[in-house]
Amino acid sequence: MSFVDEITLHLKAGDGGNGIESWLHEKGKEFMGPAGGDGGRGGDVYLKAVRDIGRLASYRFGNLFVAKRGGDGMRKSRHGKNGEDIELEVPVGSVVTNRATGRIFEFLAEGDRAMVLRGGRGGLGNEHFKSSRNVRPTQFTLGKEGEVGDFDVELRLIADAGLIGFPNAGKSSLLNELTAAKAKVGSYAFTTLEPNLGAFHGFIIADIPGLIEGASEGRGLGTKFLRHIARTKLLIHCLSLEEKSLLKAYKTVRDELTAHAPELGGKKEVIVLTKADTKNLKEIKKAVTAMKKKSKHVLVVSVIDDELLKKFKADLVNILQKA
Ligand SMILES: Nc1nc2c(ncn2[C@@H]2O[C@H](COP(=O)(O)OP(=O)(O)OP(=O)(O)O)[C@@H](O)[C@H]2O)c(=O)[nH]1
Ligand SMILES: [Mg+2]
Repeated sequence: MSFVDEITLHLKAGDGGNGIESWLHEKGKEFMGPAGGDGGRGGDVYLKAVRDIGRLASYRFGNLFVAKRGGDGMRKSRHGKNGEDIELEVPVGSVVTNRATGRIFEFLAEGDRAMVLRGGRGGLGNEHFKSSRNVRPTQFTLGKEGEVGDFDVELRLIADAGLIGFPNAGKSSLLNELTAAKAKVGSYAFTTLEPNLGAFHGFIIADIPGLIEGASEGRGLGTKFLRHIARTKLLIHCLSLEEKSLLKAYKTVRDELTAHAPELGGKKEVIVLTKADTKNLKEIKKAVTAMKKKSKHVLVVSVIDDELLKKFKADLVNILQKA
């Protein structure tokens, strides 16, 4: 499933129930007094933040949600039932704007909750209008309509780390190994067309389409996805050991990155040499030594080598915790 980071929700709070006109009767006595109950309140609409970055995708096909209407007032002065509220979940990091009013709600921490639409008040029954001057009131009022609104939800995920590198470097494969993400993996360039995200020991990792030479001028998929890693603390630079020249491949990606956004150049970076299973130990050691000149963190991984993978994960958690 593709990642959804923008959606519009059409929401409506419940209408208030109507007040009614009714009279108390007792055997043998007529019109003992007004006894029409008030209508119940319509349900409110709440949004609540949950730690589930995929949550917006579930609203793709049905995004009209209506809270319950309040019950009408009843005889014998009984109050109508209040309509039930509804609560919709949005991922932590969601910024929600009420299109009509411009009011903005931010959901920054798990459990943050806000009422975004208020239910209509219930109408008044005729009993409510009883007074010394008006002992037989026939008035009653209808319930008020619940508020309605369209809300633009934008997920501004603050990824902790971003995977960068050439197409085919093994970025998505790595994301799938580290997290529960099911990013598409393919033996061709530009398998990834949209960002994928996953959580690794609580850290959010973003996998973005590969960068190629000229990306900052719009080649390939360009650099528009770099905004997803603009606020990360760590770049995970994947470099396939199959590359003929690791240093050249590394430099190309770095140049594109800094051409697009110089501030990305200053971020902490870990170099990950991928596809270690395609090389022998001597070649790997040589590659590590060469890349140590570029970053003090150089890790080696292969998604088909359990032992390497285990060590890699432990080292990466360590680096993330210190980032
Ligand atoms: N031998 C070997 N192949 C790997 C390894 N990791 C990934 N691959 C293969 O490399 C190819 C590219 O993997 P992806 O994970 O799609 O690479 P990517 O960097 O996400 O590529 P783009 O999305 O196109 O930028 C696939 O055919 C993978 O099966 C590895 O550790 N060893
Ligand atoms: Mg990919």
